[in-house]
Amino acid sequence: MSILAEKSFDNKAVMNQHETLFHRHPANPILTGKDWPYSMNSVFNAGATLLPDGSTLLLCRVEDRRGLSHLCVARSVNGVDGWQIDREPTLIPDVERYPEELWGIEDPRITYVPELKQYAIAYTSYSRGGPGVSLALTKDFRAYERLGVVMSPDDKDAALLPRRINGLWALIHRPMTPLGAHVWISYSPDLRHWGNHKLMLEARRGAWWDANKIGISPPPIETPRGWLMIYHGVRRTPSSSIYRLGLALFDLEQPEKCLIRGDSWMFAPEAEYERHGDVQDVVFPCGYTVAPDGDTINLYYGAADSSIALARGSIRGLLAWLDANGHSEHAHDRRQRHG
Ligand code: BMA
Repeated sequence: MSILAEKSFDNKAVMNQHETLFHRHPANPILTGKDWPYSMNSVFNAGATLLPDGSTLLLCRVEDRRGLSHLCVARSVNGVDGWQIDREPTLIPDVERYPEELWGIEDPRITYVPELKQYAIAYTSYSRGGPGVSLALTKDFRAYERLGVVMSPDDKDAALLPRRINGLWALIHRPMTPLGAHVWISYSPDLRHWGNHKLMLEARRGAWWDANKIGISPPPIETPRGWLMIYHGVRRTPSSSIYRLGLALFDLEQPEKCLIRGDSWMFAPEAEYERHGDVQDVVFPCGYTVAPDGDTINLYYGAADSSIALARGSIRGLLAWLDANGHSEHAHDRRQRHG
């Protein structure tokens, strides 16, 4: 055996490793259907935010025993346990006034908007025509003002940016188009009328982990270097699909411009509660909170469409990983690499 071969053999254990960016909380899953004060099927895909008193609020997607979803608030002082769950569903489909909510409301993403002094919730309204994107505003997660459908079906995985970009509100979303399931961004002067649609991040093709279908997961994280996006990629396999998470960074003032995109996924179903459930092999975060240190990120994710789990990471760590594991997304390089 040559010295080189011997060396690589010795290093095999070290070399066959990848960096762990998000550490699962030992109490996972932190919320399951057993915690619920009323009859339901499952709880997953929760939006998240910190309240002014420092406590954590989760807006959970609850699937009832008909298969239709509504939203329910859970509050906790430490964001891990001691959850106070609303005794009744918090936000239920209002089919009379919003017929697009006929088959339920799903996957809320919460953005606090300082200019409005309100939280904006982008959620999926499941209509006869398929899933669309709806917006609602709230000050307290008790009373809600619905703005109705803002992106018609088939569209989902939406999140509002917390401030205007060049005078316009910006919504990230994932329309299904003949071109595929890619992430787009659209702009609006008033949160109701949307246009100036721009392709933001394309699903890759072929054998890639994020081939054909991607979508934003929680709302983007504003960092001094750009909007940091955690997105999900769906790998279709002969027997099912695997939902994994990747990272990309976008220009602060021109958010459709991708600066760096990670090559590999950085979080994937591994734990039993992520691998098995109503839908196997799914990790699906819709929200995060940032600790007072400004760096620690608590990622709340749906696990196998059956429970809510928590994983902790560092924003600086995510950016460093992107620098080491990413590439720029210029059109030419993209075609060369992604096919
Ligand atoms: C996606 C969304 C999510 C769900 C995931 C896995 O398309 O509908 O709500 O968690 O599929 O089933």
